[in-house]
Amino acid sequence: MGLTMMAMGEIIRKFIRLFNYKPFKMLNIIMFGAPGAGKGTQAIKIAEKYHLIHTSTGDILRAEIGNKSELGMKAKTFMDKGELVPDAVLVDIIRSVMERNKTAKGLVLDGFPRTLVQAEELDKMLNANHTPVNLVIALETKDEELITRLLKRALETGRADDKEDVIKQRLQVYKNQTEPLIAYYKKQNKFHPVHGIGSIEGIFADICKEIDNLI
Ligand code: B4P
Repeated sequence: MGLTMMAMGEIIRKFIRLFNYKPFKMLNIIMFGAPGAGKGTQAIKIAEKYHLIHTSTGDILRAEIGNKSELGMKAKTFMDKGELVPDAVLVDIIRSVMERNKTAKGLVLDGFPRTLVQAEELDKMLNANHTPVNLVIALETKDEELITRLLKRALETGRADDKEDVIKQRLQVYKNQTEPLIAYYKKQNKFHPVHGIGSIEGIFADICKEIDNLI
C-alpha cells in the first residue's frame, strides 16, 4: 500500500529541514491563555529553542512601573486592580517592538493580544509587513489551578496583582475581554489548544509538536 498521509507529511517536513527551506518570512507565535496559564514560562522556552524574540507585555509594563515612567504610573493604576491597560498604550508598545525587530526570525507574543481591538491592530501591523500570525498556542487550564499557581507566585515574588481578589478580577476580565479571541483565531484556522496542566517540560514537548507540524 502507498504511504499514509502522516508518513508523507513527515517526509515533506524532513525534506524542508534538509534544504533549510523557510515557509515563512517570520515565524510569529501568540501565547494565549488565562492569567497564570504558563504563557510566560513556555514563551521563554519557545523563544530559546526556535531563536525567536520573546515579547511579554506584562514584563514591559512592569519594567515601566519599575522606572516610574509616566506610562508605568498610568499602567499601574489598571494592573493593581486586575484591569487591562488601555488598548492604545499596548498597541503603541507592540508597534515599537515590531519596528525594532523587522529582521528577526519571528516573535513569541506573550500576553498580547488580550482584546479584539488589539488582535485586529496586530493583524494590520503584521500584514503590512507580510508576516502574519502563524500560530496561536492556547494553554488550557482550570481556574482552581490558576489561583493556586498565582498565590504561590505571590509568596515567591510579591507581585502586586497576585492577591486573591485581584486574581479573581483578572480571571473575570480574561473571560469577558480575552476569551472572544478564541473565535477570532479559530476562524483564521490558527488556534491550537494544548493541555496546560502537568510538568513544564511535558507541556513544552506538546507545544513543540504543534510548532514542528507547521515549520
Ligand atoms: P502578565 O504579565 O501577562 O501575567 P500573567 O497572565 O499572570 O502571566 P502568565 O500566564 O505568563 O503566567 P506565568 O507563565 O508567569 O500580565 C499582567 C497584567 O499586565 C495584566 O493583568 C494586565 O493588567 C497587564 N497587561 C499585560 N498585557 C496586556 C495587554 N495586552 N493588554 C492590556 N493589559 C495588559 O505562570 C504563572 C505561574 O505559574 C508562575 O509562577 C509559574 O512558575 C507557574 N507555572 C507555569 N507553568 C506551570 C506548570 N505547568 N505547573 C505549575 N506551575 C506552573
